[in-house]
Order: sequence, then C-alpha cells, then structure tokens
Amino acid sequence: NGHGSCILWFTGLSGSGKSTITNYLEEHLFSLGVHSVILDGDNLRHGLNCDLGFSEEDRYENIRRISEVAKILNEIGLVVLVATISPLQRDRELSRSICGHDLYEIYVSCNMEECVKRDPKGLYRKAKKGEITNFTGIGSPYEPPLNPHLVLESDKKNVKDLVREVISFLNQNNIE
Ligand code: GGZ
Repeated sequence: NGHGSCILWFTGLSGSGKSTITNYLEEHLFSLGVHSVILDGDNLRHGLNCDLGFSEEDRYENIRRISEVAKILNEIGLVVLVATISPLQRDRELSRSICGHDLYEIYVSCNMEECVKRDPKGLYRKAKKGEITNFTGIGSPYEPPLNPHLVLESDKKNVKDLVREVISFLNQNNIE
C-alpha cells in the first residue's frame, strides 16, 4: 500500500505470549505516535467469530475473517497487530494471500513445557484430562512457521526485550 503501514501477524501456541506482547507493543507504538489496532483471536471469538469452534474448518474460517478485517484496517493506515494461534501453514498462507506484502509473520516461540507451566486459563490441564478434545499442541497440531520474518523466544526473554526486538525489526526494514 501507499503509506507503508504493516500487518504484524503473531503466531504461536496458546500461552506463548502473543496477547501480552501485542498489548505491550500497542502501548509502545502509541508512545511513538503510531496508531495500531489489535486483532486478538481469543477476543474476536466472543463477537465477530462467535459462531466458530476449533475444528480445522472453523480455524480456517477464523483466520480468513481476521485476515480480511486486518486488510481493511491496514488500508486505512493503521498498523495491525494480529494475535492468533493460526496453527497451520496452509492457513497462514491464506492470510498472506489476502493481506499481501504488508504482512509480516512473527513466530512467538515457546516450548510446550513452559506453555503448560504457565497455563493462564487452565486450558492445558483441561485438555490433558480430555475435557477439551482438540486443543492446540495436545489433540490438534501446531506447525511452526518455516520462514518467519521474526522469531521471538518468549521462553527465554521478557516481554519488554521482545517488544524492543519488534521495534528494531521495524526500524531495520523501514516498516512503520
Ligand atoms: C486452541 C483454544 C481451544 C482449542 C479454546 N485450541 O490461550 P487463549 O485460550 O487465550 O487463546 C486460545 C484461543 C485460540 O483462538 P485463536 O483464534 O487464536 O485460534 S486459531 O488461530 O487456532 O483459530 C485459547 C482458546 O482460544 N482455546 N479452545 N481447542 N485454543
């Protein structure tokens, strides 16, 4: 697009830190005078995507809708921060084909053990007891991105450092 604003697409396991990172990043960008908007998979599932579950088809539709919204918001000049598990390569390719070259894929990498330890909503516990059947990483696959623009090691670094890494990535690539 003509104004150089981007879509930052954060993918990673539940509990990897996508929401925390995007929230800090939004604040940080605001302090730099850059307006951004967060599209958080978990939040959107209460409204726009409240008819969708976690089957492969529903996740696909979830990603498709989020991509279309991201594209519209980006076209009006906002930096868009997408935080969604988006576990499948195929679905992330779809978002790329909808959003085009303004989309940057950021892999929030966190080992499973750490995610299970954090378990902020007790979902891993439920999944292990069989109360949630298709939980990502337990009964449902997560395919790590093969060629992400940026990897954030959230099991090794704190949120502030990770946000700094995103900002310097944007600066290095002249992205706003
Ligand atoms: C994965 C699930 C599931 C299952 C409920 N699998 O960590 P959270 O709680 O706050 O965020 C997760 C959110 C995942 O929504 P996404 O839209 O990001 O998923 S996807 O991109 O795969 O469509 C998790 C909660 O919903 N949650 N059940 N079975 N996550």
